[in-house]
Amino acid sequence: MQQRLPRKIVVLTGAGVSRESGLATFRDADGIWASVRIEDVATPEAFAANPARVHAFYNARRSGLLEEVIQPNPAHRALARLEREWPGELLLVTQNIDDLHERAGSRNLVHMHGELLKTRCLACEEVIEWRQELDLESLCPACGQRGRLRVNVVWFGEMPHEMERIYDALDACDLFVSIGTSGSVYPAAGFVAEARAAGRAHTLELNLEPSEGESLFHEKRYGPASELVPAWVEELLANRP
Ligand code: BV8
Repeated sequence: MQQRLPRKIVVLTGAGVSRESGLATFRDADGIWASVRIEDVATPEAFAANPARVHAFYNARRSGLLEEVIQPNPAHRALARLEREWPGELLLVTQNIDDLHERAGSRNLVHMHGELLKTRCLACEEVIEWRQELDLESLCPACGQRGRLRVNVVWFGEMPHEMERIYDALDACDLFVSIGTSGSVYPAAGFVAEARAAGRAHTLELNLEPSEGESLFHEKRYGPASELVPAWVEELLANRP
């Protein structure tokens, strides 16, 4: 375990943490990008060219997320437990657009790539909870315009959310933990270097396999998140001040 007992922790999660809940990852052999091209569904240009196709892609993922069978797994629950019981500061930053961290009980949480269960109106900029389908005729409940709603996720080429808050936490943290992410999408892939740059953070990777940024982690553990994360949380809480 880390050299010093940490006070400020930043945890970054990716699609791997939700895999055992039944949600597909992106870049694994059976991942989302194996059957759909990023340029067709996950850029502002794709939405401008073919909004119906982009709506259909996210409608399918939204209805999948809302299926009864999709529930938080032991990794989500362990991170919520850590937030409740850790006496220092903990910021959970997720690249995931699902709501499984919230359902498990996490509250100090940043959805840096947005949220599937919210829509944003391109006319009035209102962000609204949204659990039904979106289409070209969807009516904005805030301003009444039709056809101006888009899913509230961050596409390639768009600025991720709450970056200032994230970098402040990274610069101040003693421990940075990356869970279930391939480390291939920036700026999230650069967080480990940022946390180290301040000269203080111990860095830990918990993943099924070494990520692209593997060499930047002081400590690495490989296996399923549902096993690794509860074991790490248990260890940390057993040593709490
Ligand atoms: C930005 C939308 C400016 C939502 C997603 C060079 C050329 C061109 C562009 C760039 C470039 N360099 C950087 C860029 C910018 C670009 C980028 O990174 N491109 C990459 C491809 C090179 N980034 C952007 O455009 C971002 N915006 O940069 O703005 C800026 C400037 C200054 C400061 C800040 C910003 C915006 C990126 C937004 C991307 N949005 N999708 C959606 O539809 O979901 S990307 C998509 O990838 C998802 O959102 C996901 O969150 C993200 C990361 O993927 P992972 O979560 O890591 O998933 P992956 O499948 O890859 O890996 C899963 C891992 O889990 C694997 O390692 C696997 O082994 C492991 N695993 C599997 N099962 C388990 C497990 N681990 C544990 N247990 C298990 N059971």
